[in-house]
Amino acid sequence: MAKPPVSENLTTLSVHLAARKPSVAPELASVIEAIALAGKSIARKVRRARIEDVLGQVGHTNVQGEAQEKLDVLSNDLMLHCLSECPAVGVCASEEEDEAVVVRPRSDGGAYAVLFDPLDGSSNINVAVGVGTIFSILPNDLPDERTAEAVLQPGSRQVAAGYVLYGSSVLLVLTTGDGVSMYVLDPELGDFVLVEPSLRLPAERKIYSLNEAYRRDFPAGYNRYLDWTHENGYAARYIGSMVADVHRTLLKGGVFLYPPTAVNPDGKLRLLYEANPMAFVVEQAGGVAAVGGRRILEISPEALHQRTPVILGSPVEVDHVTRHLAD
Ligand code: P6P
Repeated sequence: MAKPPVSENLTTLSVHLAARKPSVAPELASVIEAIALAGKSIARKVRRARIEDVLGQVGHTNVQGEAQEKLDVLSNDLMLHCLSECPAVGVCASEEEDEAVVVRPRSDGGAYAVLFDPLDGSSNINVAVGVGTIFSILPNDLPDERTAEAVLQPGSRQVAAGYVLYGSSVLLVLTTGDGVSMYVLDPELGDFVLVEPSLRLPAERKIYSLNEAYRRDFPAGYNRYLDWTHENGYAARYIGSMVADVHRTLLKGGVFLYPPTAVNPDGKLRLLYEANPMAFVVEQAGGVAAVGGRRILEISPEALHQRTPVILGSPVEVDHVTRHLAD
């Protein structure tokens, strides 16, 4: 039967996930929808932060030793609540939690491990810069019910990943291993609707994105690269919020970098719930995510909150960086 012509976009996230069975198992779809629900709730909190006086810091630090924003805690609680309610979630790990949180054993459902940064870039909230929730979904399939350890798997084992960007609009960008799709939250529908079924990252674009304030700390190769960009007509774009910087790179092309610095000799960004999900999305959109000459997704994690340098973006642009690092 021909579909009746309707003016509005009604391909919601749920409809789109259901249409992709069996490549997207119903249990995996339920986990993604739990994240989307948390994202809608976080979006509401972010929008009303100044009205409801939930801006500002809680007054203590998280496991990273970083000052916790009130919205970090609120977002973390919302993610843990929505994920714990989902029967397919076995274990969660968050930037805001010291240890993994076992929700239910594999024998009682719990097929997936979900790792997340509940509100990345939150220090930018009070100046209305785009912030986001980053998520990574792994199979909870280690033998002997070693559920807590299911979070310590290389990024190549991810079955889904993505982010919710709370910007001028609220976007959900998702990969389940078969390309990248993008959804926008339609506030009148109260649902994410599909706007791009197959995002492709431009092969090249003269944009580099990193914090040049640390330039003196960078290993020499990064400075050789920066000198080269300054002689070759590149534009610098750096928002200081990973989700916003990676989203721009995904849509416009270029390269995003967080090199080793004196303060963070292993880089500042966390492997499991920042670098890995973003690397999965970028690779699935035709980009490259590598550091030290190997894929970020192949790094074997040793600790939940371990950090890694990050280089990701257009293949041609990542190649320019890698060439200067190798010289
Ligand atoms: P810097 C935000 O605090 C964050 O974790 C990422 O979102 C962002 O990419 C990075 O730190 C910015 O760090 O050192 O440039 O301020």
